[in-house]
Amino acid sequence: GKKVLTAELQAGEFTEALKLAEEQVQAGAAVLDVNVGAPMVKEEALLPALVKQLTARFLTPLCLDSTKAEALEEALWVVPGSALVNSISGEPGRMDELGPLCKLHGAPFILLPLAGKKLPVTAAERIAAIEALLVRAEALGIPRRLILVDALALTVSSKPEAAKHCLETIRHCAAVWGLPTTLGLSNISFGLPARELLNAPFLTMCLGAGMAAHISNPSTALPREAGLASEVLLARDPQAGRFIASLADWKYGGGSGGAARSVKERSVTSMREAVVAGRKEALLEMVEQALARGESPLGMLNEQMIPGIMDVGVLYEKKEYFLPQLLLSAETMQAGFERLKPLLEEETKGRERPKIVLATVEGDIHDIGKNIVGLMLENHGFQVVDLGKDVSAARIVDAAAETGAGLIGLSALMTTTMVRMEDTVKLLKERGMSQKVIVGGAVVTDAYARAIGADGHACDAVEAVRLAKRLMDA
Ligand code: B12
Repeated sequence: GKKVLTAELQAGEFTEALKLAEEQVQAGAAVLDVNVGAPMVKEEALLPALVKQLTARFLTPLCLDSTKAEALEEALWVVPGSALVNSISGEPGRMDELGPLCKLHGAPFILLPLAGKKLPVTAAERIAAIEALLVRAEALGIPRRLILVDALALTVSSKPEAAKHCLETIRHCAAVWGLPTTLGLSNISFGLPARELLNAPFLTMCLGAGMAAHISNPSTALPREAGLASEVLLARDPQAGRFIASLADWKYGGGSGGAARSVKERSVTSMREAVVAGRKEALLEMVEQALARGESPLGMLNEQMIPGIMDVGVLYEKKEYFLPQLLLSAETMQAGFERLKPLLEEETKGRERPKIVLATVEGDIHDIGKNIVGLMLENHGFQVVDLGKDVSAARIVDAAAETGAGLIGLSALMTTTMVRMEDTVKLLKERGMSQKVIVGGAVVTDAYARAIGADGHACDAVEAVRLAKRLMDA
């Protein structure tokens, strides 16, 4: 559409430009670069006119891209807030003309390290050019926080060391001046086939070296995916939220529609939904409101929070949820449970209470279910010695011997760890101990309990209490 765009701009029309902007916003562009440079175009009139149209339609920040100082000045006056200016180079007079303007508008700008009109090739030449421009900017009283350095990507097809010079420049800017950097990504592969195969790893390398932003077409899949993946690896994407939201339905070679919604966007209207969405604050707020209305804490746990965490399990199985979301939901559930715990605990002090040693088996860190079972047992008169999660058979058996508990409760949530339950039963036998063993956890069945020689199995906490009572009375 470049011909159409040029023709339209020459006629002072923006249909094509707005269409392009829409596409880029949809593809996830964080900033829109606006450039109306074309032959026979009055940029100083056209740039502000297009800026007005764009800011009326999109919330995406703008980058004003022009070689004409007057066009940038006119456009800066019509941008609400401040736009990024692309760029201030080492061309004679450019910093003196544009620097104060950016300062006046609080507009950050891309510093293009040209030495005069010359493009520096090596990192050393670039660093010298940047330094000279920084000195000039300082003299003009321009704050450093407005400066974003262009590390200048040239093509490796004519300059084999081009990528290395960029990386060195990026590292230097970050380490010595604490300055953020950017570059025009696709320049690196100009003149070569399969350009995305070069652009994507180059982006990863630059981000690894400390680059803050880059200029590229967000519709090209490979670099976009590499960028999203790199941000996760560099811990710049909390809970891999952007990665999962854009790439949950990714297929090898097939890209992604980017349709999945981020967890944070879900609106929640019940405690169950709050657990599913991992919204701890929302959950705790709803719990307080429900308590104020006099609702039963046990009801909240059994009818809202447990179904919520089970929904999460289903979403995880369907590959709509991934580990970071699972963790967030588990933490949310845990916070709700901790809040209700004191209210669920009944006064049982002073009575002679049967002891039970409770643990999640070795290799398994799932403890939500075990904690609920423990609490319910306490409420029904048991003294619970909770050994926590990931506990070895030896520790469990030792604790039973030391405390004189008559009952052991084992929890396991994975097919790989449920086999550890049998270790405990065997060890008890080996040591000639007579403690009864009850088992539970989503994967455990009655048949499995019988097969390993356990004394009973329960599917939930209420049943667990009934089972424990029966065994202790017997
Ligand atoms: C929350 C969760 C997590 C949380 C756990 C947080 C925590 N503090 O517990 C986190 C995010 C840490 C997690 C991690 C992992 N998880 Co996970 N997780 C779950 C999830 C979604 C819910 C479990 C839960 O809390 N349920 C709610 C409670 C109330 O139910 P419950 O535990 O079954 O307990 C009840 C009963 O079983 C019974 N009960 C429980 N214990 C006992 C004990 C006794 C003695 C008795 C009588 C009764 C009893 O009473 C309880 C109360 O009603 C399940 C999905 C599922 N369908 O279960 C997956 C699931 C268990 N996880 C799974 C996996 C694979 C993992 C990871 C390996 C993922 C990974 N790739 O790293 C890691 C495991 C790390 C490890 N080494 O353990 C798989 C296991 C697959 C399998 N069949 O082996 C599941 C089934 C998800 C799936 N479909 O793939 N997970």
